[in-house]
Amino acid sequence: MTIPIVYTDRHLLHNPPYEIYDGVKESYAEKAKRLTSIMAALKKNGFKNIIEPRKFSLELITQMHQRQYISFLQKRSEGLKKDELLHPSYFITDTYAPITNGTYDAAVSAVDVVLTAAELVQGGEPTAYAVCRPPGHHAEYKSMGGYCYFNNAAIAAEYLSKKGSVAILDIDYHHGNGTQSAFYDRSDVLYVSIHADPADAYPYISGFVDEQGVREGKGLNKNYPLPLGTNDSQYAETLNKALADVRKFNPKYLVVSAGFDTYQHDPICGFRLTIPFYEQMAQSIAELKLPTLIVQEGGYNVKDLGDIAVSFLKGFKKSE
Ligand code: SP5
Ligand code: ZN
Repeated sequence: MTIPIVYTDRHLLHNPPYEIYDGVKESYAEKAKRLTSIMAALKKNGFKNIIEPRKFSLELITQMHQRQYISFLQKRSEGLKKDELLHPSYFITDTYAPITNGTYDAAVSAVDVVLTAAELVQGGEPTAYAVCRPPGHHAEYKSMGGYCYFNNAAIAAEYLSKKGSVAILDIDYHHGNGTQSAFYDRSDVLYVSIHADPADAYPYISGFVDEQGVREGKGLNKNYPLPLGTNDSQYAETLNKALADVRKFNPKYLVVSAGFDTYQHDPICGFRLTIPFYEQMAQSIAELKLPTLIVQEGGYNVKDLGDIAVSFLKGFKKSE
């Protein structure tokens, strides 16, 4: 038995030609080829348990996103011609999440992928990997941004939380502002994130240490900002603190928002993690011995992304 990997080609429907940075059009970093790289490397390395997602009710998306927001994305997306691109003026926080003709369908497919994997974990699978895009952790209740439209990890955590408490460990390079805000006042879902200091990196306005949750969620939001240039050993030290938070919370399920943009050769980010370190990181996470859903977030070095994913999954295999 190897770790089930949930994947569909439907993400290919979303492939915007450019993003706007400082008023200048640049090549879109969140490329469809990212997942091609991951799937090819997984198959080559013996991860053969690949599963197509099943369709879930759209009602599960409404648990985390406003209905008007969802229908805005659907209508605007379906109203575009094949090669048209829209930078919407509503429901948007930045210039990194344009809408194209296939964006809505691809975003729904990512939710199906993550919920299919969540269902496997809920059914007793120790670990499942949702290979999805577009990513999700920057998407808020009624806003898209940072390559994200629907918050896949938050929707899955909400789904799992009906059966018991959930910890979300977000190891993407960027702070998951969308996921933080989704559970900020909740006592049944812990959010812990390790990311580049928002003083230096996207999303700039959230991810600071003093954001700790409110009301019943007070103390259950933990941010660990790290400086640009962070290397393996510095990261490992912080990961241990984050894992201690998860242990203390003692959840029924773990959701890992797995961004691989912390890699030393990521084209748009500034940490220095090496490929073998991802295996070590995963081993430490696996030592929690929690039913674990791995959700793909960022990671933009298309060439090496597959090797990073393989290294990461190897760390989980050891605990089987
Ligand atoms: C899911 C995820 O990782 N989203 C990241 C969004 C980050 N967007 C900031 C992109 C800035 C990219 N362009 C910088 C090029 C400088 N020449
Ligand atoms: Zn990221």
